[in-house]
Amino acid sequence: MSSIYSQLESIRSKKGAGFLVLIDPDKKNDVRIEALVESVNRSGADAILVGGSLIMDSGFGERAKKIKSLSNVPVILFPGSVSQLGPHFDAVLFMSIISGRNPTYLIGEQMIAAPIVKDLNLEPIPTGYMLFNGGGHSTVEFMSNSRPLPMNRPEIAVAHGLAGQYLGMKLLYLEAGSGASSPINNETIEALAVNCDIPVMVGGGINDPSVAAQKVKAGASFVVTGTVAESDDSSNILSDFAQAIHGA
Ligand code: 1GP
Repeated sequence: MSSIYSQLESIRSKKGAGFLVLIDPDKKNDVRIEALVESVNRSGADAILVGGSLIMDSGFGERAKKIKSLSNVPVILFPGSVSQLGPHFDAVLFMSIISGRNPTYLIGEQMIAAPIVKDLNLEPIPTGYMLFNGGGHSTVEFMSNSRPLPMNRPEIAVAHGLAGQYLGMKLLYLEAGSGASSPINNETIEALAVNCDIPVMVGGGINDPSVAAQKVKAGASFVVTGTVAESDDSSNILSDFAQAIHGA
């Protein structure tokens, strides 16, 4: 079985770009989880990300297990904190918040997570996480106690992306936070895609398939949606996203 990272690479080269659906397990019962994963299974999405900035109860592990048991696609942890690590994932985005200057999220959490990742035999995908200012204050900004990058300064974004690449990261994750009023702009994505050799994943505030297609045309290799999947009947919209992203 090839690594999840090589599976993502192959999706990118075969389909042009990949579509990932973020499931935030916070406050979701079994019925809701089942409906969400079924929608993803039917949609043509390529993988599920599981994670959340703040989990308001103790059910994260059980819900992750449920998601993994139902999913037809790889389930990748997108951790809000080290406490979300567990055995029910195919890989983990092993992230460092390279847009910020808070050592806890640059290396501190990673140092605590590393022995657990090894013990779980979980595939780590080294990921440079870049938080942008999408208007308002995101939960990630508050939780990470780090300042987001300005959206209108692509050269600052490129310098961070290149630094991530030269530090050995395999992926750049750009976002303005879940539910951002402005998703990452096309100029920033294009600048990073042109200047960096590692794939760019973009999420946060992408609520329309045509916007997702624009992000791919700008250079995104992967698009992530979370909030749109939460609508009552998400299966149609997720299929529309899959088609838009794979056909862009
Ligand atoms: C957050 O990209 C994800 O990291 C999802 O964002 O909920 O806005 O789709 P949305």
